[in-house]
Amino acid sequence: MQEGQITKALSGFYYITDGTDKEVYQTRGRGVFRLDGVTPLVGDYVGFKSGNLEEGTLLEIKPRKNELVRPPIANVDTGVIIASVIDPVFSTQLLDRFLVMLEYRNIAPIIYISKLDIADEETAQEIEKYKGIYEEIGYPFITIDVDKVDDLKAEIVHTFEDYFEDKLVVFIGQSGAGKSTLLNYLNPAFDLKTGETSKSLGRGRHTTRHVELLPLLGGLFADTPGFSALKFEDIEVEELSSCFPEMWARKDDCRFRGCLHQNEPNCAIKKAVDEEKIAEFRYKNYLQILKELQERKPKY
Ligand SMILES: Nc1nc2c(ncn2[C@@H]2O[C@H](COP(=O)(O)OP(=O)(O)OP(=O)(O)O)[C@@H](O)[C@H]2O)c(=O)[nH]1
Ligand SMILES: [Mg+2]
Ligand SMILES: [Zn+2]
Repeated sequence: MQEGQITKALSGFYYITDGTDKEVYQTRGRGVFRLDGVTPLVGDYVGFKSGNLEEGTLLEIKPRKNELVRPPIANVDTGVIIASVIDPVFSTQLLDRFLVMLEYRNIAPIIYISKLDIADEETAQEIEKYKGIYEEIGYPFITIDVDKVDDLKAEIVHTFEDYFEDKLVVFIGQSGAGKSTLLNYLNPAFDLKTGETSKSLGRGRHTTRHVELLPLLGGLFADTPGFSALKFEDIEVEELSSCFPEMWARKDDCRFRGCLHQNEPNCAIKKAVDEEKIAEFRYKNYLQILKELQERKPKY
């Protein structure tokens, strides 16, 4: 049996990229998948057999590390969060929500700040302050001022290549944050339209489009328009603090097991906030999301 990864799904065919020779094999799913209710997804690591490049059979799907629904992709390794300083304005609330979404799905986050070139000095300093805080938590926090580097493309490629090698990468961020702009720097061959909001293109365009992974800096890139919808339906209240690494690291010091770090006495997280070991804004953002989860209507 050969092994590879599904990099495209279209009209009942699964296109599998072989890890060793990088050939693309056109395959069809084995009938048994339909009986099992298993739908192969782009990103799946699979076993297959093929006599030639056009007629292969997909035989088995390896266990998934994670799975996104819209668009349907499996095994996402890395999520680049693109956040602009202004237009739209930078917000830690929004950034932390994106971080929770990625952490919950076991996707490694990278934060990239755009539009520093049009930020005033005060705003730029504020971003520097956040950079220190997020880096201490363990998140890469990339700030490239496009006005201050000579060879912008080289600088951006150099910064990202170590993160992308052999990884399946998605981009997320608000409309207008600069996702397409960053991608164009990373690979101008994609030739994406910038400055045009996805909304103006109409939703239907995205839903009918097929899912395909594209090679990018030694890894694979998935264009994921639907991923920005910020819903936390599947996260349990007790799971939320696992999405805040600096809280998770201290949870064993709380008096109660399963402490939500909300109103409980002898809470190590509240103490760490008081001692400024955990940033207060992060804790507040945590409480805000927690409240939303607690107030959400039960599912029947
Ligand atoms: N000055 C400046 N402008 C930028 C930067 N990054 C993006 N822009 C501009 O911001 C606008 C929006 O950028 P896009 O890359 O289209 O944003 P997007 O995230 O792809 O937006 P959607 O496709 O709507 O989700 C465009 O006019 C870009 O030229 C930057 O670093 N500096
Ligand atoms: Mg775009
Ligand atoms: Zn606690």
